[in-house]
Parts: sequence; C-alpha cells; structure tokens
Amino acid sequence: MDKHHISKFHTEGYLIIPQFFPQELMELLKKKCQHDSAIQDSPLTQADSKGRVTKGISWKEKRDDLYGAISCSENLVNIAEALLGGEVYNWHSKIRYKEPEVGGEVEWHQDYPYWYKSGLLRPDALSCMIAIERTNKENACLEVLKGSHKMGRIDLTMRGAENFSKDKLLKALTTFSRGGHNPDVQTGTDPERVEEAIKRYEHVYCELEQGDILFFHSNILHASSANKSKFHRWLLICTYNRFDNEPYKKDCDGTPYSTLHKIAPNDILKIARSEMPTV
Ligand SMILES: O=C(O)CCC(=O)C(=O)O
Repeated sequence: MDKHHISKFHTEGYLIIPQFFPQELMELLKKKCQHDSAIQDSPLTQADSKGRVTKGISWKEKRDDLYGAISCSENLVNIAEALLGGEVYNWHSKIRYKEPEVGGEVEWHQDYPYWYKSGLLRPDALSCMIAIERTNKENACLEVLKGSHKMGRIDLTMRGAENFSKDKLLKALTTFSRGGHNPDVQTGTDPERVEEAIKRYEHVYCELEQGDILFFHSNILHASSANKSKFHRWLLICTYNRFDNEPYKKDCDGTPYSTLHKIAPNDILKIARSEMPTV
C-alpha cells in the first residue's frame, strides 16, 4: 500500500486490490459457506421490491472461526488502517449470497447514514468486499458511482408510509428519527439526490476475480442488480471503524471499540484447513 493507492481511494471512493487472498483459502471459505445452514436459513434474508432474495448472515461479536479470522486478516486490516489513517476495529462483517437466477437487487445507497444513526460521529469507516468467487456484471457485482463519496452524507427517507394511519405514522417517524428499527418501515437514500448523482458521476461495475478485494468508502453510493445469471455470487464484507470513532450511542445498533488481534496469512490458512473435516 503506497501513497498512490491511498490517494486513489480518497479521490475515487473505492480501491480494488487483485489476487489478495490465495485460491485455496477462497475455495475452503466457499465450502464453509455452502455448508453453513445459518446462511441458507438466515432471518437476514432480504427481498427486493420484486420479491427476489439475497441471503446472508452478519455478526458483530468476535468469532473464533474462519469468518472471524478473515475479518482479522493482518494484511487486510493493515490496508484498512492505512486508508483510514489510524487504528481500526471490526465494526461488523457479513456474508452476502445471491443465488443464481433469484438473487435480489440492492438499491443505490450509502452506508454511513445508517451508521450515523447508530452513533458514529464521523464517516471514518470503510468496508472491504472479498470475492469468495468471481463476481462480475453477469452475476450482480457491486456497482459504484466513482467519486460520489465527496457528496457527504445524504439524508435517508422513509418508504411505503403513504397509507399509514396518523398513529402509525407518528410511531414510524419517531423510530426513524432515533435510528431504531421498525419492521413496518423501509428507509432508503433520498431518491432525488441519487437521480442527480447518477447523471454526474461515472458508473463503475466492480468486477472481481476470486480472491480479489475491494475497499469502499462509507459515503460512496453503491448498488447491485438482481442475479439473473446461472452463477452463484458469494461475498464476504468486513467493515472497519477507526478506534477513535466508536459510536456515542450505547443502546443503538453500534459496536463499541474492542482491540482487533490481527491474524497472519499462514494462520488463517491453518484455521481454514482445520475446519474442513467439520464442513
Ligand atoms: O450485496 C450487495 O450486492 C450489496 C452489499 C451492500 O450494499 C452493502 O454491504 O452495503
């Protein structure tokens, strides 16, 4: 990671690093995911407006398995620290699985507005997407609007509340303004701003080969289409927050700081191999 990469990330809002993780590790990780019933039966399964689903799991706590080890990858975390300019900790991680032909769409959004509601004062957080297997335009790779992180935090708006009764609307607005979760209400990035941003910023398909990684800024506008292809799309996304940016809200959805113990590449591979008999 040199100055050029750091400055590219800050100018464009994202950075792809090819061939970061070895194929053997990615294959072992894929096997673990494929056999993980928590992913298949996940309550986090999300349906888009057409009912197409994206499966996944997410976690905030320290995990002692391969998922946890990769989130603590020494080489990866060192880059996150170089990009954010200081010590980081794992804010959360998740696996996102779009099945062939049914994987759902993700609308244009920024991540920071949600974390802002959880109590992050600054957007000093980023995500790293790890391609467990190839992801391209065909199987719904991540799309970004290059440089759109410079717009700063865009407001979230509530969706689908048009026909709510007065009482229900009041309850929804109260939860929304506090950043809490209300199952009746969906939120999204202000569509008017998104429409304008699409006209001004270059639309990039972040195609990744197996083992490539993609860092993206917490304020970059990103989305992905439905997976209409015959190919699976498996991604691990690890999110890091700067240690001095821990959320001030303790009762919300935020993760408090805890030291991240970095794990060396060989030790991650050992963990992956040791988990094999059990998957
Ligand atoms: O799964 C995807 O394609 C999108 C993931 C995403 O938008 C996110 O993690 O913020």
